Amino acid sequence: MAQRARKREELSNEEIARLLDEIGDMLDLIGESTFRVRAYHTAASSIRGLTRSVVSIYQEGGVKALDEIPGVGSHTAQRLEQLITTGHLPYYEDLKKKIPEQLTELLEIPGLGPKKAKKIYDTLGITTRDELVKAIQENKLEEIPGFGKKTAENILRGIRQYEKMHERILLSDAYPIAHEMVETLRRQPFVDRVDMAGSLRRMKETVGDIDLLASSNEPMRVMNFFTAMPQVAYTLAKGETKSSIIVKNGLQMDLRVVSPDQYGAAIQYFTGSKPHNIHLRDIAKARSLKINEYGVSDVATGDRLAGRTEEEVYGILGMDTPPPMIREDKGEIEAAMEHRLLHLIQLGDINGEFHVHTKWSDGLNSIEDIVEMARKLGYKFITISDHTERLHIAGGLTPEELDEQLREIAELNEKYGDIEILTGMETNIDNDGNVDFGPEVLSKLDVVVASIHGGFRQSKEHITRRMIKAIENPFINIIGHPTGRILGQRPPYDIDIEAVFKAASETGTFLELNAYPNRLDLKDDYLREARDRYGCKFTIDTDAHVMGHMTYMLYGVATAQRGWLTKEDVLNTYEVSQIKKILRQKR
Ligand code: DGT
Ligand code: CA
Ligand code: CA
Ligand code: ZN
Repeated sequence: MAQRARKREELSNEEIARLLDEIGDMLDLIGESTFRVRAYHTAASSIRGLTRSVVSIYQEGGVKALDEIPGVGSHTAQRLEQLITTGHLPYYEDLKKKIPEQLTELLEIPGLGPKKAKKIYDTLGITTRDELVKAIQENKLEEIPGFGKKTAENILRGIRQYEKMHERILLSDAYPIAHEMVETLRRQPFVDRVDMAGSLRRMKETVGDIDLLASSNEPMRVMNFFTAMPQVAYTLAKGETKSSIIVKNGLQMDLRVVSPDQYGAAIQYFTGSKPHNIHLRDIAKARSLKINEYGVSDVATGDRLAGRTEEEVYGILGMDTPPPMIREDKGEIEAAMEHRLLHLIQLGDINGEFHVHTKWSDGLNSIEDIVEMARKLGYKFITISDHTERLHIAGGLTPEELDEQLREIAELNEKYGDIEILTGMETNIDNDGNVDFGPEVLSKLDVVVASIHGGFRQSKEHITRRMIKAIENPFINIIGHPTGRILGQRPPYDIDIEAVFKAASETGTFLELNAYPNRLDLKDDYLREARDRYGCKFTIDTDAHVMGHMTYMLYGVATAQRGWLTKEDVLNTYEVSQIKKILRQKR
C-alpha cells in the first residue's frame, strides 16, 4: 500500500496499522528477534485504538507527538514520519523484497505463521491456498519434518476461517466510516433524511457491505456530493436512485436516494433482515395489504396507506416498531404485534466497566489515563483488571505488584471525587480450573474476572470441567470472553455452553459480553438463551489494552441489544454501591 505516493490525508490509522503488522510478520519471517517483531504489532494495536488520526497527531506535534503514542517507540515514530511526509516507506519496501513473492498468499492464512509458510513453500513449492488444501487432502503436508496430522488440520481450519473472514467485514471496520459519512450527509441542506441500512443498521457483528439510505427532492445533488466525498477512493456506479463507491479502506458502499414520502417504507425494506421482511409481507397479505420499498397499499383499492415513516409502516400492520438490532425474524414480529417488545439496554445506561488493562500488565496506558478516559465517557466507575502472574506473555502481576497497584488506585481514588476506581484482575483459568491466587489475595479485590487463555483444543468435557470449577470459585465474579472465539481467526472452543449458563446462574457468576470487536463473546443468540432459559446476568466489557479501545462499548451494547438484553440484565448499569454489594454476595 505504501508503494505509490499518496496524499497524506488519505492515510488512515487502519492502513498504518496494517502496514506495521505486515512489517512485524516479515521481520518474523526473516528471523528477527521476537522483541522487534512484537514492537511492530504492539504499535499497530495501539494505533487501531487511537481516537485521533495519526496523520493529524503528526501535523500538530511532529515526530515527538508520534513518539508519545503509547506503544510507539522513537524508531517507529521516525518511520511513521517518513511514511506520512513522503507516502513511501523504503524500509518496508526493502523488507518486502526479501520475502519471496510466492509466500504472500500463504501468509494471509490465520494461524499459519511465517516460518511454517516458508517451510511449506520450500519443501512442496506450494504458493496458493488451493494448492495447500489439495496437499493437505493428499496427506502430503504431514511428510514435512516437524509437521503432523494436527498441524495439517489446524492449517485447514485456518484456510476455512480465511475464506469466511473475507466474505464478511467486522462491524468495527465498517461502522466508523459509515457513521462519519452519514453525519456529513445529514448536515447538507439538500438532504432530507439519511441513515445506515442493511446489516450495518442492525449492528450485526460482521457485515457483507455498507448500505446507506437517504431521502431528498434533489437526488442528483445528493449523488454528486456523495461521490465527491473525501472518503471515496473511486466510484463504481452513479445514478439518480443508487450509487456505489469504494471507500478508502477498500469497502463497498451503496447509497440509495428516495423521495421523502417513501423514506419510511424504504428504510424499513433496506434495513431487513430478509427473513424479517418476508414474514412482514405475509402479515400484510393476510390483511389484504401490499408492502414493498415504496410503501404500504390496499390491494383492493390500490390506495397508498403508509410510507413516510417506519412507525407508520409498522403501525398500519398493527405493530410496534421493533429496534433494528432485533429484526431477524426470531420472535420480534410476534412481540411487536402483541405490544410486548422489551425496552432494550442503551449505551447511555452504561455506568462503567469491569475489564480494562493498563501498563501494569500488557496494556499501554497508565491507570490515570484509563480513569481520565472513563470520565470522558461519563462513567461513574471503572475497574482496573490486569493479568496475573502465570500469564507470563502478558506481563501478569505478582501478589507484591498487585499490592503496589492497589496503593496507586487508593491514591487515585482520593484524588478523583467524580468517579470510583474498582480494584480487580483478570486471572487465568488453568488446565485444572484453578486460578493464580487464593482467597488471601482475591479477597482484597472488588472484582475478579477469570478467563481461559489456552488449551483451546482440549475435549469438551475437559474445557467444561475447567470452566465450571472456576464458576464455582466463590471469589470469581465474572467469566471473561466465555467461548474464546476470535472472529475471522479462531472458532469458539468446544464447551457445554448450557452447563456453563446453568452453573453461572446458580452461583451468581456474571458472564461477560466482551465488546472487543473481533470477540463480541458471548454472542447475541447465546445472550438471549442464557437470560431466558437460565436467568443469567451479564457484564459488558471492552477488554481495552489501550484507552481508545474503551469506545468499543458501543459494539458491546449493540450486541446486547441483538441479544434482547435489558438494562436490568447488565451489571454495568447499576449504581456503584449496588454493584459492590452484588459482587460481595457470592463470597
Ligand atoms: P449483509 O450485507 O450480507 O451483511 O446483509 P444485509 O442484510 O445488509 O443484506 P443486503 O445488503 O443484501 O440487503 C439489504 C437489505 O435489503 C436486506 O437486509 C433486506 C433487503 N433485501 C435484500 N434483498 C431482499 C429480498 O430479496 N427480499 C426482501 N424482502 N428484502 C430484501
Ligand atoms: Ca448489506
Ligand atoms: Ca447491499
Ligand atoms: Zn483481558
